[in-house]
Amino acid sequence: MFYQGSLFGTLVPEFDESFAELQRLDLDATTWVDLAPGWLTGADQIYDQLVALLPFRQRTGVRMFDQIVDEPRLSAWWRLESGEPEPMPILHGMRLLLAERYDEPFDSIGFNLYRDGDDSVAWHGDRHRHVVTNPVIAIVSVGSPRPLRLRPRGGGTSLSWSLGNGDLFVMGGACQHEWEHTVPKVRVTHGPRMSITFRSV
Ligand SMILES: O=C(O)CCC(=O)C(=O)O
Repeated sequence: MFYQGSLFGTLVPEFDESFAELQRLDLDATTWVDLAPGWLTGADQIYDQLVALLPFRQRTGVRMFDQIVDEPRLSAWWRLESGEPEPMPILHGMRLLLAERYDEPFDSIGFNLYRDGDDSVAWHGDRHRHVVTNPVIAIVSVGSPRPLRLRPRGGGTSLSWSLGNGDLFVMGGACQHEWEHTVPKVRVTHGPRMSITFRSV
């Protein structure tokens, strides 16, 4: 499941410490998202190395709304409390920089692998909104772009971003409380996508 898809993806892996391309969009009075396209260069190498390194598995018996389902994607996790270093040194640098910028510990990294257009995640707000008010979630996408959509909780017009190839996308404010997000199934993809998600748990 190797991927080589973008011109910038083949460069030496490096992230933009200056966040020069980052733009904030206020979705409403209390919710914002940040987008920095191509924030990570060399994203193809990161994708390939993480696929080779991480023990990806499918989570089974997950509650989604009123249903218990097997997740149609593969996942792996890293937690600071494990005492293990991040799976790649560059993730350590990324995590500390994002933690500083967003004033969050970001002590957990979740990796989600969407192998093809049938892999997806349904509309949801992250569960840890029940224990943390206004959790910030930073997502670095590597591999082939896939849409990530946001809509007001319960329905309404959705917004869509195509995320892959090193894009950084951050959800903040009341996003997990008042909005929902999804990575929908798609008919056509140009390859797999992985999201690297930084959270404070
Ligand atoms: O893969 C993504 O970009 C979104 C991940 C997500 O929604 C989640 O893991 O809760």
